[in-house]
Amino acid sequence: MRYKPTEKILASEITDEADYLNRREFLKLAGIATAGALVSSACQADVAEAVAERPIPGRSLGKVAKSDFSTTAKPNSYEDITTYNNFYEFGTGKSDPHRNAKDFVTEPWTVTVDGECDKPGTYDFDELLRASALEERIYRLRCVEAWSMIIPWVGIPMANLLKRFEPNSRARFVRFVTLYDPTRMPAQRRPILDWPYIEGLTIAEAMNPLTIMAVGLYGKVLPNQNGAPLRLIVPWKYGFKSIKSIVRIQFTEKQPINTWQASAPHEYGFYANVNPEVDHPRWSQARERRIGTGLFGEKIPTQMFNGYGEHVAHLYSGLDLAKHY
Ligand SMILES: Nc1nc2c(c(=O)[nH]1)N[C@H]1C(S)=C(S)[C@@H](COP(=O)(O)O)O[C@H]1N2
Ligand SMILES: [Mo]
Repeated sequence: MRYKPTEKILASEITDEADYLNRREFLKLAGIATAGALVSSACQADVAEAVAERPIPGRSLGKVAKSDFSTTAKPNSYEDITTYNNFYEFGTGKSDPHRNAKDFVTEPWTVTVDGECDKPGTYDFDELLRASALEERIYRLRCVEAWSMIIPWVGIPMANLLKRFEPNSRARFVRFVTLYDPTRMPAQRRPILDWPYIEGLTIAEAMNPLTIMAVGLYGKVLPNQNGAPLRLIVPWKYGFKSIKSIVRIQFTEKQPINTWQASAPHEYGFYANVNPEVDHPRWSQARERRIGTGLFGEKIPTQMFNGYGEHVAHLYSGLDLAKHY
């Protein structure tokens, strides 16, 4: 994703990619040398943790239910998921977020709920978390830049969370806002995007059973670089819809303008449904590079709605998906 439509690939991104691959290859060899993979695969405590190559850091989220919405495909490694990120508040390179978000403090954290609802207010995140039943959702994530991963999120079904705030009949959309604090999110000091980062969904998309508010990864609290302490996950849409580190949830009558749409409206729309038949103006969306397979990531075909069509296609019946990209 480019923040300026005319810009060429940054040299820094190419370097990041090379660093990343070298490190992965190194870790693979190190794993063989210590037989670490064998040790962890003998421990079948948890579906997601069982496939992890080594113990997952962070505070455990306790009881997490499994879900039929999870893919049975093998998730990417914790290493892949936490070192190859997009989180422009911490830098535009893939390895910037994990390096620059290390000291990001996410406690205490509040979420302001406002707009068209009967229970607006400022809610403490820990209290919301304690009051919510958690589910593991192993989902494909397909970035608009044509790379993908399989990620074992832990989250709160979004419908359960939003119903708490009692949206009224005028609530047709939900607008989500990321924290704006340049002292804590250093790249917000630069005009890379129009901060704070904003995203939006129709109320039907927000209430769809696939949509979750993710609060964890591999059974543990969400790492900073993945959007701690809470971030949206909409697996049938391009990754940029899955907004991180949310501080405000607003119910609106009007369709929100999301950050990438505001930045480059000919390239990024409101819907952003994964669609192999509608190319990005500057590259094909027919295939994707699956991170963690082969040396550079194997190229695999992209699926309509990222393979989640049976659950979401009905939301778009009659909509011209080439026009409403
Ligand atoms: N606030 C915020 N949310 C964001 C982004 C961002 O730059 N800022 N990047 C998006 C993009 S482009 C993608 S692909 C996903 C990446 O999520 P991950 O790093 O957890 O894989 O986060 C999305 N959410
Ligand atoms: Mo993305």
